[in-house]
Amino acid sequence: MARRLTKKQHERISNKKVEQIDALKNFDPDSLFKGRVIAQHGPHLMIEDDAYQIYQANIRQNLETIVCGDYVYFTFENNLPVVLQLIPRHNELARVSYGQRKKLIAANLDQIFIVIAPKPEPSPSLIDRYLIAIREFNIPMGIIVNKADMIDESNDFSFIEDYQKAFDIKVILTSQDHPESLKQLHNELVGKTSIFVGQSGVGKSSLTNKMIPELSLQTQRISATTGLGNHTTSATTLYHMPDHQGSLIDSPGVRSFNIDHLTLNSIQNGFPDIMPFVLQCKFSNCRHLQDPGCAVQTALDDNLISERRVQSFLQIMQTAL
Ligand SMILES: Nc1nc2c(ncn2[C@@H]2O[C@H](COP(=O)(O)OP(=O)(O)O)[C@@H](O)[C@H]2O)c(=O)[nH]1
Ligand SMILES: [Mg+2]
Ligand SMILES: [Zn+2]
Repeated sequence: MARRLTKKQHERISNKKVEQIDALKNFDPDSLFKGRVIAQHGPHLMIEDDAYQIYQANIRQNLETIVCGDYVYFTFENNLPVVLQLIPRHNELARVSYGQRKKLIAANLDQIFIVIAPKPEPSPSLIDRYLIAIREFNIPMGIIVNKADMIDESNDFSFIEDYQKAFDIKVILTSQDHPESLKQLHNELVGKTSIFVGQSGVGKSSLTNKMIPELSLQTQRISATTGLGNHTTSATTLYHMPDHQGSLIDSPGVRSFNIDHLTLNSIQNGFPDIMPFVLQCKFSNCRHLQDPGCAVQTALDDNLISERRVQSFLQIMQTAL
C-alpha cells in the first residue's frame, strides 16, 4: 500500500526545508515527508503528500489530537507510513460544549461560508451565533445565499446588510441552475481551503457537488486506501476541486456545531457593530433598555445600528457564562 514515490516526487519533497522541530532532529530529512490530513478513520489518519498520493498512516504515540486539514510530518517504518509530528496550525474550528473539552472539527481553514436560502427560512440569530464562533476562531468568513431562483418578495434578506456593515463580509448569490453564479463561487474557492456551514436543506451538499463533480470518485479512492468500504461519508473529509484548484472540507460535525455556551468576551467580539456604543454608556451596568445615558439607545434612535442586532446581542448576553 505504501507505494514508493517516484524519484521526481522524492526529490521535490526532500528538497523542502523541514521546519526546525526538536522531535524530528534525529531524523534524516530525506526520510521525512510533509502531508495533509484529509480524513481520520479510527486510529488511522488518511494523509496526502505533495504529489496527492494518499496513505493510511499510523500515529506516533503521545501526539496531540490531529484532525482533517492538519499538516504533519510522516515517515515510513517497515514501509508503513507513520505520522511523527503535527505542524503548528494557522487556525482550528471546534465545537464548544459547556463543561466539555472542545471538540476539534478541522484545521487550517482559509474561509468559512455560512450558507443560507429562502427555504428553509434563515435564522438571523443562528447566523449571529455562527459569526461569534467564527470570529472566536479567527477564520475569514462569507455568506452564500443559495437557491436564488426561489427568492421572491416574501423573502426579507435585509438583515444581511447588518452583517455587511459590521463585518465587511462577502456575500455571494448562487443557484443550482445558474452557471454564472456557480462560477463566481468557484472563483472564491480557488487556492483556498473552505468549509460550508449552515442549516440542513440549504443546499450545502448540492453546492459541494457542483464545485467537485468527481466527489464520489474521491470518496471511493479514500475507501480503497482504507480497505474498509465506503464509510467515509460519515467522517470529516477534505475534497479537492478539479485540477486541485482548491479544497473543500465536508463535515458532519459542522452540522451540529454547538455554540450555545459562549463567554462574555467572545459574544462581545461577535458584535463589533454594537460594542463601541456599549462602551460609551453612562453606567457600566447599563442594561441598554430605558437606562439613562444609554449610548446604544441613542445609536438606535440615530439609525446607526440595527435594532435586530441589538435584540440579538441582549438575548445572547443573557446566556453568557
Ligand atoms: N430551487 C433550488 N433548490 C436547490 C438549490 N440547491 C439545492 N436545492 C435543493 O435543496 C434541497 C437540499 O439540498 P442539499 O444539498 O441536500 O442541502 P444540505 O442539507 O445543506 O446539504 C435539495 O432538494 C436540493 O435539490 C437551488 O439552487 N435552487
Ligand atoms: Mg448535506
Ligand atoms: Zn446602554
